[in-house]
Amino acid sequence: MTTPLVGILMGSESDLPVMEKAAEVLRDMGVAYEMDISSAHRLPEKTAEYARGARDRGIEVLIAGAGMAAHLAGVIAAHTTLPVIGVPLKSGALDGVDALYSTVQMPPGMPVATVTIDGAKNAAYLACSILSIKYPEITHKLEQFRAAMRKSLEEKSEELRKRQGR
Ligand code: RP5
Repeated sequence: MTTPLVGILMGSESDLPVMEKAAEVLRDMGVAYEMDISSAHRLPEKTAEYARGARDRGIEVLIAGAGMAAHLAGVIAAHTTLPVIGVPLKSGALDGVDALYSTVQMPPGMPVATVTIDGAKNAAYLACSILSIKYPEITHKLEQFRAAMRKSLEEKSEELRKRQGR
């Protein structure tokens, strides 16, 4: 896949270390993505234009990460009917609780699927689940990932039980 299916936006360059984790998951899953900085407050026009044009450019799911008074995901949702996943980011005096509330409390009819604070990885897995409805290769990758996770946990469980002589 080369045309980006997922658009990852973040409010500031300071969000990149966390949001890069979403990109990493998408790379592992073989899902093409694009990533940019666009703030609901500092770059409102750019944010609106990006969201309005996303569907026509082939984007199918949007991920938006922002901290503090986090309005990025909600503003994106206001300008597109594509699914929007919000990642509240830990930052400032309230440690991300402010961003969680800002992102999750959308009015009826304007949903943002909100993951946990700094939950960039889960945002990417959820994007993959949404895309898997249409792309069997992404379903296959998700199944492989879940199987590997199960195997690793079973091995750790066995090791722990062995150490106890069980
Ligand atoms: C938000 O404010 C950004 O998403 C970031 O999480 C936070 C702080 O931004 P910077 O001051 O580091 O640019 O808009």
